[in-house]
Amino acid sequence: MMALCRDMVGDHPCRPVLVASNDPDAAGLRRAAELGIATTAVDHRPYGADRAAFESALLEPILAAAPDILCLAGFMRVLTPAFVARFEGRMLNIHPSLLPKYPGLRTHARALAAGDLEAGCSVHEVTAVLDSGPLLGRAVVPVLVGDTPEDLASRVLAQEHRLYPAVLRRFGNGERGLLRLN
Ligand code: NHR
Repeated sequence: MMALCRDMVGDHPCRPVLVASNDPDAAGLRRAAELGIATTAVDHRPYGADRAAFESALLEPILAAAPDILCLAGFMRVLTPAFVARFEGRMLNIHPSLLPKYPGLRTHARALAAGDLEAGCSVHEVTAVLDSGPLLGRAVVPVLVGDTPEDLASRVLAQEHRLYPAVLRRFGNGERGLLRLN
């Protein structure tokens, strides 16, 4: 999860103020630290089924960083309505399917099992309903004969790395229309 402030420095409308993860071993924490970005890790596991307690621990450093925007990327803990409400309209997620197809998990295996000829990724606003908030961007890739879920995942991931920064730049400038890449 990356927290950003809207603050035009150079040519970008946002700057990162915190990278947070529920996984203390996440590669993104090391990457962020190398770039001089503040990081925090709040392991969800000690909290068991108590999502509210996990989220209040996570919220503390986020509120201290006072971000305008939160971006989920590979953030795998479903967020409660109370957490979402604090950031509604300013929290984004990137999801590895062409939403509204395949919300939730195992998206590539599901696309292959359905015989889809196209797959891709979607950036959407995070709402209380999983993977269902307003769409902000999507990128399409072909499904090729013989693709495994891993093949498809890596083809889609390359597009995730194009799509998310492009959507974020627009979002930071206040643009809410759907960006289509292919
Ligand atoms: N929270 C809300 N309220 N709304 C969304 O749209 C969210 C969200 C939290 C995460 C990312 C999403 C994805 O793009 C996301 C969107 C995790 C799960 C899940 O079932 C589902 C969707 C997403 C992320 N998580 C399990 C849980 O119990 C744990 C699964 C695991 O650890 O493998 O939280 O994929």
